[in-house]
Amino acid sequence: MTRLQTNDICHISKGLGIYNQELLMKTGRTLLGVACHAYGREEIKIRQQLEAFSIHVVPVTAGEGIITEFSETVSAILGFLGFNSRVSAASDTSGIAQAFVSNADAIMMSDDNTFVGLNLNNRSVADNSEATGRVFAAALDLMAKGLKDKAVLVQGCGPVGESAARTLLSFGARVALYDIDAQVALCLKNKLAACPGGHKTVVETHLNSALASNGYLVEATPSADTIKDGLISDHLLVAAPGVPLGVSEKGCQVLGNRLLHDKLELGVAAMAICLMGG
Ligand code: 2YC
Repeated sequence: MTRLQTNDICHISKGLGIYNQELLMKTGRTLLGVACHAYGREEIKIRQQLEAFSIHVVPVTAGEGIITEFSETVSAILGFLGFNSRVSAASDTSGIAQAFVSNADAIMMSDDNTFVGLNLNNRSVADNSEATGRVFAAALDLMAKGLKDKAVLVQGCGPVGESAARTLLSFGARVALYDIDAQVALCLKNKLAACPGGHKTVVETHLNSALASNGYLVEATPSADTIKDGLISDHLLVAAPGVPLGVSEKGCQVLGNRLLHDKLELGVAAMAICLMGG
């Protein structure tokens, strides 16, 4: 899992309005709408509930410590969506205790390995990797105007890729898996066999031919330049939760509105909708 840096995220808060419009153009839905689509929730009902839902973002000093702007950015994304969010005044244990004492509905916090949302009423847990894979697959479904029976390649079979693959299957897509370690892809194929439609999942061993035979791609690797410019066809749609982005500058220009990528927004929005349960 790639550790974000301040310069990855310091522009997000003031760019939320523009990003929301970009999402609307690419998917037909807003940041809230895409997150609702990922969890099959009615946006109107969510809008009525979220103002009363208080979320405390608690900075965590463990391990490599605080990422400047991380908690503030998470809270800004939640506030933009309409949640009653704040960064707790204290970090770590004190911040968690403050959330309980002030009767917050949820906490969001991250150490070096795990970024979670915790619902303090029903004890549900929203994991960032699971939510991110799910919401980017849902965004691709919207971009493609439905992925049923369409061939989708998942590049990177870690926790984000696995969640994306499960979500793609739930949309009726035909899923192909690729990982730089073929054993990892094979292991995920075996896990997915238990899902509806999972038995048709295939493992691709050559990325070039895989990209040629799948018109849709979820790029979920922690590496840059994983999609060579020459492999970008004129109809390929790419949802890229992987950080850093696997597409080059030139590739981004070629793809234009056919590429969806962000470093926190969709994952945080999805975690919040997941926490609201129901
Ligand atoms: O500021 C803080 O509270 C830090 N403890 C936050 C550390 C976040 C580490 N994780 C990441 O940079 C990202 C996650 C947002 C998702 C994957 N990597």
